[in-house]
Amino acid sequence: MPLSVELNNQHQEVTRRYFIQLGAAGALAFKIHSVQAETNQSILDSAMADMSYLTAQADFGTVERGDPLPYKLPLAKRLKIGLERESWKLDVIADPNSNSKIGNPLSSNGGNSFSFSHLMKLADKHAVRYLKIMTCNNIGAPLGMGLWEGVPLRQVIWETKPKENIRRVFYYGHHNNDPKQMFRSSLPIGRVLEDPPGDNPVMLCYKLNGKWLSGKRGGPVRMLVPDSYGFKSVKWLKTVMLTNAYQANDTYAESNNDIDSWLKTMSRFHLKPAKSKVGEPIPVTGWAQVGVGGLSKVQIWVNPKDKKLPENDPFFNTAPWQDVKILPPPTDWGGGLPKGTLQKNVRFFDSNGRPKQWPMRYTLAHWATLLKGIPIGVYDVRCRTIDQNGIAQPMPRPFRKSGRNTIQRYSLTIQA
Ligand SMILES: Nc1nc2c(c(=O)[nH]1)N[C@H]1C(S)=C(S)[C@@H](COP(=O)(O)O)O[C@H]1N2
Ligand SMILES: [Mo]
Repeated sequence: MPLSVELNNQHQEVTRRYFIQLGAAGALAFKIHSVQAETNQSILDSAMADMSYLTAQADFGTVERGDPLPYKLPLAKRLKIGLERESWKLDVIADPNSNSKIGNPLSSNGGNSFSFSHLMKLADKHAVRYLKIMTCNNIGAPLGMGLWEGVPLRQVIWETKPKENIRRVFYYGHHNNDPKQMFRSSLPIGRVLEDPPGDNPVMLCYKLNGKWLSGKRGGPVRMLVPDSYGFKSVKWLKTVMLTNAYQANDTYAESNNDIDSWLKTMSRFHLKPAKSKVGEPIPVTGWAQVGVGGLSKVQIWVNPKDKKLPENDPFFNTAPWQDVKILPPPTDWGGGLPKGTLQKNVRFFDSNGRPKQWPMRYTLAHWATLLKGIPIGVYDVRCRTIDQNGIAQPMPRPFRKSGRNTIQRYSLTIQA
């Protein structure tokens, strides 16, 4: 499930304005003649599209297990097993294998499981919306960029009147009554009950880009963990268990994954022309996933293929990297939102619907540059991020099972 073509296209609305600006400024500053002006126009055209920043639900990349997949069951069956909003029920209970004490378990056995209408009642008061990128820690590019809506998980946990011996929250989705199909994840109780300043709450998510969460995206309700890789965001959520266990029970732990990893900061190319004529400006664009470390710079390095790589420098820290332009937030957010406008009350946005800071952690930032003055030859072009701590990708966390973040490279030929 590589990054979809869609996410590539959505990038182009964001870069379009950059090249428009650059075209005008470039013409003035360098008094470029008509041939180059045409080139700038074609640069602009190639970077233009009517797509935007957010990924529409149907265009997300998907990572899913289940035979049959829950959302592919017939409607009557989905209604019966609670995979439609009308019939969805969540058990919020104490782990029977633990000594956790809660005063008011919500369960189908007790006849008082937590229903979708109950969730909507909580939503009236407590609904939150935030931007979050979905990335699988085993895939090198994001699956999609969303505006998600839900109710903080702690609102439901408080309704169960938790008392003592609770250190973790286990949760899992529908699994066709086959324990082998169960997809599990877990969090420390502390992360569920409190958010570090600047971070978003773990939530029971029911909407994406203003629309009900589709079955494919994990509806009626999925867990959404804002600062983590995708495997923490369990789809087709049916059970939340409060436990005194101090160790994780994540399905992903069984496949050698680092299950406590925050999202990493990293850059990927989008527009990367393989060939260009000498003397013509070359547009190169891409995006950065903004991880826990934030994002201060994106950089690019153009190196002749026959030039020896720096020695004892696996991450090329001694190379002559050049800064590119990190683009401002989009005005048309896309993703199927009416008129591309964000809804009201999005976390970390002001009353005019503009983000209070940019780039924003756990989202995407787009970037663009025009390469100029490269002699005839064959080159490797690389891009990397620098985080808010001044640390260059793939450091400070280069291990692949904590999330893929190798430095990306492509080949560029400059011809006569
Ligand atoms: N129930 C369930 N939830 C799941 C999964 C799954 O297989 N089953 N896959 C997880 C993984 S590994 C990822 S990366 C994300 C992907 O979310 P998406 O398919 O909506 O993009 O969902 C997570 N939630
Ligand atoms: Mo994943």
